[in-house]
Amino acid sequence: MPSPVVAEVVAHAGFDWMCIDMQHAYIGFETLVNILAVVTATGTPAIVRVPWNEPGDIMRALEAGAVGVIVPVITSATEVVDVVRACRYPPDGYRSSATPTRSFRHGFERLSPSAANQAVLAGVMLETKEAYESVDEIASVRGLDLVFIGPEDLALSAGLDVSIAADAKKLDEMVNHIQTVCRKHDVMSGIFCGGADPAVRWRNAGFSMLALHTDAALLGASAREMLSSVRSHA
Ligand code: 3PY
Ligand code: MG
Repeated sequence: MPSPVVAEVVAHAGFDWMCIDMQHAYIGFETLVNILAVVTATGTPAIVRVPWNEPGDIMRALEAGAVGVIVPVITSATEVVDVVRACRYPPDGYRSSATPTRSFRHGFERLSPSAANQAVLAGVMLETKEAYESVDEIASVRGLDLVFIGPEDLALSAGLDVSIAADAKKLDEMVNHIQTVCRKHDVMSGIFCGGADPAVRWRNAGFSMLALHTDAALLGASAREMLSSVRSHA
């Protein structure tokens, strides 16, 4: 949600990392700057899902203090090369330098470009049929750190209806295949889980980065549960 206080509350829960979602959570850049300040203050690493594969958005998110980015709706390895280059200073990429920014503690920290390049996590979302068909090529892009699966878009793009058991099984097979390919190329794999049960299942399958749920979904579920509990005792 576009709220630094909500992000702060969630950050205090002790997650290993948090995704600040600029694609679907109505978060604009100025709100992002404030969210990153409070989340970082709790010691929780923040990764920003940028709205699209735009180098300017990627660089601004990193400058505002994100430890990495996840870029949605990738369709090819060529696009992934662009993502990696936008995350890295020359000679590895074309990230623009500005040391008096938050990523360098507003000029109080000196980090060599190569150390900064190593510190940044470059991630892409694998959530299109085209990307699935090029997963081997995508996972072998030099400098890519993370392939993050968006099961909802992947199912849509592949024409699968997960309320049908055979289609849900096919999606699981695709997800497992992506994870196997990532492991082969030594790239981290992650997935949006949408609940604790899928999170445990995907962790056991070897995924290293799990997005458990959204803040809005957690708030909605808890509101519904409390309301129905009180009403059931009426
Ligand atoms: C998807 O499932 O498509 C996602 O992007 C989850 O955040
Ligand atoms: Mg998606």
